[in-house]
Amino acid sequence: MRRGHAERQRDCQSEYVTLVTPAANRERQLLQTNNLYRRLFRTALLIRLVEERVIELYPSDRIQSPVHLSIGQEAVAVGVCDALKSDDLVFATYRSHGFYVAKGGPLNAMFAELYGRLGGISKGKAGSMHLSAPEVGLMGSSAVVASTIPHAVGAALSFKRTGSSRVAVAVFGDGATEEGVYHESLNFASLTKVPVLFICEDNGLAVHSFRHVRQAYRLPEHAATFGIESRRVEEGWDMLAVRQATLDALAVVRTGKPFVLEIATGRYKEHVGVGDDFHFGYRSADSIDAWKARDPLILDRTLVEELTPEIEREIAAAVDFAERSPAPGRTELLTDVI
Ligand SMILES: Cc1ncc(C[n+]2csc(CCOP(=O)(O)OP(=O)(O)O)c2C)c(N)n1
Ligand SMILES: [Mg+2]
Repeated sequence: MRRGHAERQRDCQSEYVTLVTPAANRERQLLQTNNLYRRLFRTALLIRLVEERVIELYPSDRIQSPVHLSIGQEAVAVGVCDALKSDDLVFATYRSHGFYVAKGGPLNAMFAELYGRLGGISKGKAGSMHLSAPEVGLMGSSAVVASTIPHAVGAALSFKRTGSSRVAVAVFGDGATEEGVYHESLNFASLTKVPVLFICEDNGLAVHSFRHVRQAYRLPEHAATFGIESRRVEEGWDMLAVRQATLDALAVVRTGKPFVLEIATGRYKEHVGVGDDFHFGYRSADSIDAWKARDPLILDRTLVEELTPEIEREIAAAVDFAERSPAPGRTELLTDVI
């Protein structure tokens, strides 16, 4: 049954009230002094401030590429990547600024890539939708929905064959699970027993279409039909919860079994571009209020204020690098493309 605006509004308000009780405040203060939480928080804030800089720069047309922002989804990238070892490999999507940053991709080369400049990670040929940083394990990302899922399975197969202890991670959206290749990948991974972790970022949307009108299955039950263990995490705003769930899943994967981890999350901005999309009428602004009411990057003002100046300097240096990086000339047109 569809719930009305007033009902949803009440829910959001009561969730918010719960969060600002003295006990919740005390818990947040404790977390702020905790090194692990600070590390995760800093990376999440870096991702958000990077994307907010992208929003500011976009009208200038210096960013030569469509952008799919992950604002609201940062905790997934941060929690997952923090649980990985540095030589584990991630294969991601066009919405992967967060995974690039969380895996340790260099910021200078990221901004230069968005600018289409030679200093970019792919000399400006890849843009925002195809970010990669193989030296830190972000093997690739793609505009073609679900296309990197089998790449992760292939990498996992090579780890198994070479006796490596590394794991491969496939990151994809809820919409990607409707592609045939997702099902083929699960089947193959289950049959071959390879160390691959499937991470579904469930923001409930594929462009403007809600998951419940697209899918007649639930991911955990679906994974079970392939004999694959799975778990759904509802607290996708909580970096510590995502990290712990990933560590638990990795404990299974490192024994040579695939695992599906579905993480609920919230996309604040429009599907593609730097604006909001509430004027399209398919969702209202209050549909993300519940996420915002729990978002540590909104709630933890003390840490935000403490960490922002230093992060802003890092971002400014990366933007400056991109601005000074030369544009590729005609001689670059056919290099690195075959
Ligand atoms: C194979 C393929 N089909 C369709 C598209 C068009 N398309 C781009 S994004 C998208 C929605 C994907 O949704 P989801 O996987 O949930 O990722 P999200 O954008 O929510 O992160 C679609 C259908 C595409 N890029 N590739
Ligand atoms: Mg989605």
